Amino acid sequence: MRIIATVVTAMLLAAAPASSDLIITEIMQNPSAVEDANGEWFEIYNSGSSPVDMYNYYIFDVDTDDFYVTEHVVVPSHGFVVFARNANIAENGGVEADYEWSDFILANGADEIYINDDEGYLMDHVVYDGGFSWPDPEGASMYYDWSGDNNVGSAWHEEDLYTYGLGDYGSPGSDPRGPSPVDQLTWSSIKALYK
Ligand SMILES: [Ca+2]
Ligand SMILES: [Ca+2]
Ligand SMILES: [Ca+2]
Ligand SMILES: [Ca+2]
Repeated sequence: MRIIATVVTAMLLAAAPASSDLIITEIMQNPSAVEDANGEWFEIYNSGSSPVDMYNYYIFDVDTDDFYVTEHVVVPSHGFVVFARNANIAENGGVEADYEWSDFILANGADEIYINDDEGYLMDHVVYDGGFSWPDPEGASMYYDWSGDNNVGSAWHEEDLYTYGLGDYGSPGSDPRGPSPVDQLTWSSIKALYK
């Protein structure tokens, strides 16, 4: 019985999705101020009350792009981190990045960002479509407006107000429209409303 109970418990644990406080909130897939190879980035927000250390988190798409986070990238409670293709602020268009990835490209058309934690649980994902129901920006990021599921294109908009660095539109590492409603509502509860 002990063994069976252990197996059942293990299965339940495996089946139960870990609740996640991390939200992909902004994506720059098509910068203009610098080449895409230098200027792509995305932003993650932590809606929880505890910091999240993304060490050994796995970020991937449905094709061949993927990387492990090999440093202690800590997302503060109600704070942001920025992942960039090139973290050198003198080369990436002026983005203050927290981590530089390798072997990961943000296509200007359709693409995906999946984030697994260090145990393989899916923390968040977005699948954008290059303009059918998602924005298709150039020289601007697209940002999540905090309404409902962040994997729905209508909740994303081309940034046309705030600029950074060399002049592309975006707000890497901050939410100039804040404070976000997510500060009062956990991401888990929002996702539960919309699923
Ligand atoms: Ca691109
Ligand atoms: Ca470009
Ligand atoms: Ca990709
Ligand atoms: Ca932002």
